Order: sequence, then structure tokens, then C-alpha cells
Amino acid sequence: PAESQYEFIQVSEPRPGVGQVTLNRPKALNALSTPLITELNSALLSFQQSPTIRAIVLTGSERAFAAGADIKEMAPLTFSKAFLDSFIESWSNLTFTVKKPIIGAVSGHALGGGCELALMTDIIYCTKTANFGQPEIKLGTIPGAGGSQRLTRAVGKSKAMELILTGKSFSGEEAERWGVAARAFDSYEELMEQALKTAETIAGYSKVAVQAAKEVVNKSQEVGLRDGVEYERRMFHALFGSQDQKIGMKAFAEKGKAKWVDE
Ligand code: CO8
Repeated sequence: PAESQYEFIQVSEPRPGVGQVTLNRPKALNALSTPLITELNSALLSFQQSPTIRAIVLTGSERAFAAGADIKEMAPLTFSKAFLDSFIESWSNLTFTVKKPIIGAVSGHALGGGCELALMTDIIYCTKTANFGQPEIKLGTIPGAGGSQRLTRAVGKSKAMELILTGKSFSGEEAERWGVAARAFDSYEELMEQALKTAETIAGYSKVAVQAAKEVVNKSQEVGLRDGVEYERRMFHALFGSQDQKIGMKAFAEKGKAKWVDE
């Protein structure tokens, strides 16, 4: 879609096969209002449907990935309205309907819903000074977009309890050390360069294998070990039915470079 159709985000294709969504609501530090989330979902869906995009980078600005759900929008919300409109439910589209890998490139604030949005991405890269946290407790509420579940899976119960019950934030350096982020970088420029580079690497592999890999890793977050391993094995078996498996292994044997057909 044309960039101009969006008010709160920007979309681009900065590298071959790589789609980038940049949250762009600078006056509110990318606070995640419903219109912003609607645009984000629409952009991700069009990347999902695009035949050329193979990996996605989701980022904000140097100052803020996103400073949370829009507090001004939430302040007057009632239980019945939130419940009946399934407030926040559409956020999960990112995790449950996008099969292409998403790299979250986090600089600055990633608080509340912003931290949760980052946790929904497949790989988090951040700056060492990034400011992650779940400060909802300070507002008289709790994480509502998966933070209590995903952060706990990432850092373990005791640390997650401490973070969620105190609202204390943690740095990008800590995020890397605790395994929340895959890597933390010294500068914003380096962060973006490395995020795009990794996305480009992934975009260079077979679409079928990449999306199967994402699916099996995600399965590990949902089911027990035995079921997960079995699911992985079935998917592994299934990939012998793909042409790209034949192409990849033949190229290795012939010391050539695989030319994927995505079938
Ligand atoms: N919502 C709405 N507006 C915001 C938000 C937000 N989350 N964060 C910042 N802004 C606005 C500020 O109001 C300010 O606007 P204005 O200029 O009109 O006053 C502008 O952005 C700039 O912010 P500051 O002047 O405060 O900038 P500072 O650099 O001084 O401070 C902070 C930056 C520390 C990030 C500070 O803005 C802050 O504490 N923000 C709120 C962080 C927060 O509490 N986030 C959690 C929100 S709750 C949440 O996400 C609930 C999730 C549960 C449901 C699932 C998601 C909906």
C-alpha cells in the first residue's frame, strides 16, 4: 500500500524481501492508540499477503519503540465497553495471523503495551539503553496484551513478578542478558543496520522452511515437550514434500547456491 494511506505508521521495503513498519506517532512517543493498531494490523496483513516480502522489521523511533497503550484513550474506558468491544484482542493479530518472521527493533521506551508489542515479535533486537518495562501497576491496572504470560516465559516467574509488581523498568542490556532480546547494540544506527541485515538473511532462505521454522518454535511456547517434539518431527517430515528441500540439499552436494522456488 502507498505510504500516504497511513497516519501513524510508515511502511517501506528497505532491502530485497524485507518489509519495514515504523511506528510514527512522535508526539505521544508512539502510544498505541486503536487507530495506530488498526494501521499496524493492516500493514502487517499486506506484508503477509505480499509475494515479495519474506521477513518484517517492526520498529519505532530512536526515542521510543512505544510508550504503551494510549493512556488518554483508556482512562474513561468502562469494564462493559472493554469487554464487549474485546479491547486489545486485535493486537494479537501480529502473533497469530502473520506467518512471516517479525524482528522487533527496539530503541528508547518500550513500556506497558509497547513492551508487550515487542514481546509479540519473533526476535527482539534492542539498544543497550532501551527502556523496557510493565509499569501498569503504577496506573492501577495490570498488563493486558500478554505481558504477564510472555515476559514470564522469557525471564521466569520470580523476575517477572518483581517487574510486574513493582513496575520497575529494565535496560536493553538486561533484556539481552535475560534472553528477552536476542542482541543489544551500542547505537540506534547499529541496531537498525543489524535488524535489517538479519531480516535480509532470513529473506534469503526458503519461504516454506522459514515459516515452518517459526511455527515449530512458537509451538514450544504452547504445548508440552513431548507434543512439541512430535509436532516438530511431523513438520520436518512434511518438508520432504517441498521442492526447496530437494533444491537445498542438492545445492549442498554440488557445492552450489540454492535457488529457492518457495514450493
Ligand atoms: N499514552 C498516551 N500518551 C503518552 C503515553 C501513553 N502511554 N506515553 C507518553 N505519552 C505522551 C505524553 O502524555 C506527552 O504528551 P504531551 O506532550 O501532550 O503531554 C508525550 O507523550 C511525551 O511524553 P513525556 O512528556 O511524558 O516524555 P518524557 O520523556 O518526560 O517521559 C515516559 C517519557 C517515561 C515514557 C513517560 O511518557 C511515561 O511514563 N509514559 C507512560 C508510560 C506508561 O505508563 N505506559 C504504560 C501504559 S499502560 C499500558 O500500556 C497498558 C497495557 C495494558 C493493556 C494492553 C495494552 C493496551
